[in-house]
Amino acid sequence: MTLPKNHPRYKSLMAREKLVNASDMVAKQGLIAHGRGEAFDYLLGEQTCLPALSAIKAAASALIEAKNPVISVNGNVVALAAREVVRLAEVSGAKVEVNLFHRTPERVAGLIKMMKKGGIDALGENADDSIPGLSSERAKCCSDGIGGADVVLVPLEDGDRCQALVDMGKKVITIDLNPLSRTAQTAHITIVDELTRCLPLLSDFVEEKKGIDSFDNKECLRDVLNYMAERISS
Ligand code: PTJ
Repeated sequence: MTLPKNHPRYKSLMAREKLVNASDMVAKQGLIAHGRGEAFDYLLGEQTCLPALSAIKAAASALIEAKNPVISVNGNVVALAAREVVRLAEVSGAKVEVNLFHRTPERVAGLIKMMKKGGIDALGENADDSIPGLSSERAKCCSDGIGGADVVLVPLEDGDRCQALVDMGKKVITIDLNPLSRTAQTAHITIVDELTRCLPLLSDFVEEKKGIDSFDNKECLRDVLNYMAERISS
């Protein structure tokens, strides 16, 4: 379908279109996840708020200092932001690994192919390692990827794995529009912002080496919730 560029919700409609066009690679549940994200983005005014900007700078610092950073991608992330992920991987030296909750060999191979079109060889197919304490398929990972990483970026996570990665001693960065989610509350650095909006900013800060070291995730989440509350009450 051709979307009229002057439609007031063009960007939002285009994102939905991307997910629907990749519907053999995006889990159906991913469409529900996207809708929840959209609702929270309305509360943010569909813009990067100041607390999110601090989290992005803290994430930049963690990626700059990391020895083995890995960006974990799922169906939604590849469909929406393959290009943005490739740029972040390039500027940060991070590996990319396809790691799925609704894992099938077809989806893993298809998503790796989509990342390849974007210009990067993603890991994920030869999952020779596992994340302890996880009973979902998402436990399957690669020893030269998530298994051996010191810093992991897990955008659009669904909660179980974030805690498991923290328990493994890894530094976990997440991108999640819902500041109340288990993932948002568990990660070391939570960027409460829309994926395609914050990734370019994150790449810029990494490239320009403009990170910040002093960051308190709980305080940041409180500031985001206050920001949303103020927007609603005004
Ligand atoms: O591809 P798979 O099989 O690994 O499955 C992935 C999904 C997305 C289905 C799975 O991880 C899942 O169910 O996620 P949840 O529990 O719905 O959590 C996703 C979180 O991402 C929610 O808190 C949403 O608010 C948030 N979210 C959705 N879209 C965006 C987003 N955050 C940032 N940017 C978005 N575009």
